[in-house]
Amino acid sequence: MSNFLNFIDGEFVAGAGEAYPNHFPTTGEVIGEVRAADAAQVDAAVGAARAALKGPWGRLSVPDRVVLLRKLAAGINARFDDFLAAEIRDTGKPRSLASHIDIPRGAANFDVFADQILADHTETFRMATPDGRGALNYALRLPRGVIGVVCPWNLPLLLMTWKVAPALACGNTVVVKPSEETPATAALLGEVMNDVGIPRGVYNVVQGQGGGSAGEFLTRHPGVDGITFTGETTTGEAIMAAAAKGVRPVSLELGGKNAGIVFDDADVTKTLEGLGRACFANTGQVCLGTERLYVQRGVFDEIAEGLAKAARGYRMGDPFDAATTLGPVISERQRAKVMSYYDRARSEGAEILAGGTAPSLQGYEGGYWVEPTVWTGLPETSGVVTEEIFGPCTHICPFDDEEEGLALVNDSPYGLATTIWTENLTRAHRAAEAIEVGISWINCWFLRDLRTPFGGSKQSGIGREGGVHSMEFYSELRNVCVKL
Ligand code: NAD
Ligand code: 6OD
Repeated sequence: MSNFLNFIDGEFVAGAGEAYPNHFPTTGEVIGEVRAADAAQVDAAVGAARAALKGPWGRLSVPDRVVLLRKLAAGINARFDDFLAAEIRDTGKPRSLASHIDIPRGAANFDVFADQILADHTETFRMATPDGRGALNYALRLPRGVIGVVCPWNLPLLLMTWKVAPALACGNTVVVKPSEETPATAALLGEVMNDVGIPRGVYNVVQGQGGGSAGEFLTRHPGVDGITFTGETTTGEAIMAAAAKGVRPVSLELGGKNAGIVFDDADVTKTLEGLGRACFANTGQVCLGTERLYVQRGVFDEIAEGLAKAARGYRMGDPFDAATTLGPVISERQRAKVMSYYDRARSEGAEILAGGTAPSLQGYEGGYWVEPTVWTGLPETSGVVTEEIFGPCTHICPFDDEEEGLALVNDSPYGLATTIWTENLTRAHRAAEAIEVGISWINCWFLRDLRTPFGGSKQSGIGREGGVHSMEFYSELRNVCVKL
């Protein structure tokens, strides 16, 4: 049994708040206890982060900071197996996935933002003045201060370092609140921070729940200068309200109900390979996943049958076994949520092309398993088609022409991501421009260049992160005007 501790001012401390069990989603067994931070400990973490800004960290030059960021990337890679095991035990996700996505990206985030800050430059403007001598304006990029980082459970290390790396690159200090479901890798990163010589107080972790617990204590804390959040849209609303006090900036990466669109001229093999991942990877617990799919009638049957076959092809089981390709969902609560949609789809008369049940797996009977599922035949007004499920499932609907298909895709209060499948590049560009989302993938899915703007439109978020866009959130520009 492990105890998942807080990391405050460079030290691991037991939480004085509530304690709750941490489960291994593959079996449901309790593998540890999370000791949540109470309000006083969150206050101590924010205080440590504030003090560190004024300490050695605040005096480091950019090149010295970059050296430390690179050491963090190397430090994660040096303990790759520890991070991998911790992430797998928290989430049940297969090694085949976590070793290719979660842990390498956790390290890469530090390298990418080391490159970014090293290449950073700001604007200068030479201006005329009546005396003829002129003036020079230049901008200084300064850290925002103490950043509160509130994280979800689906890609714990990846999404946490996606925020922590640019925050540190810009010279801030952070207090991280990992999801209550996935406390492990944020705490483990504390060990790496100490090992590579990050000054105490720069990186802090407070464990706990959201409302009425560490999440809310952190986001309401007046000593937090900016909040970056990834999670559900309703939680984003609560955090935005908390941040309004003190007029603190927020960056919100929120939920979605992403639609894919497949045109008659798509390369079916390539499309099915991409869509299989878009619908089912990480057991559908990817904010960018496709839960609505619109397919032009000419290829509808082929795509529907192919996707159903892909759904049936996943192998669930021991996540440490290289042959396992699908894990459970994160918790009993999440399984109940997903199953409520599976039941609803059935009762509303969906045609179930694959899956639809919560299987009991021999040897893993207590695990939170749900079958990859493909439906068709539901009306567009069904909650199964309009609400985010965050499970391995998708609803397929046929369309006749481009205008109709694009209208169906856009009929959503969300706007995170889309995936467009066609061999007609002109149409692909037209669709990418017409679809109201922050991220459009053409003939691919989740292909990431970390310098690109990342974020959602409509109720899927506020702001963009990635490359220079992260710099914009995690720093403030001060204009300096010099009279010559
Ligand atoms: P969640 O909103 O339930 O929780 C996220 C975090 O917020 C957790 O750490 C939680 O403890 C904390 N929290 C909850 N209530 C809070 C409050 N009142 N004040 C402060 N903190 C609070 O989300 P989740 O269930 O962990 O993750 C799944 C959701 O995240 C899905 O909606 C998914 O689409 C979204 N997500 C979005 C992106 C993106 O990039 N847009 C990425 C990953 C996940
Ligand atoms: O790749 C990323 O940087 C990112 N933020 C991915 C988000 C995935 C959501 O589940």
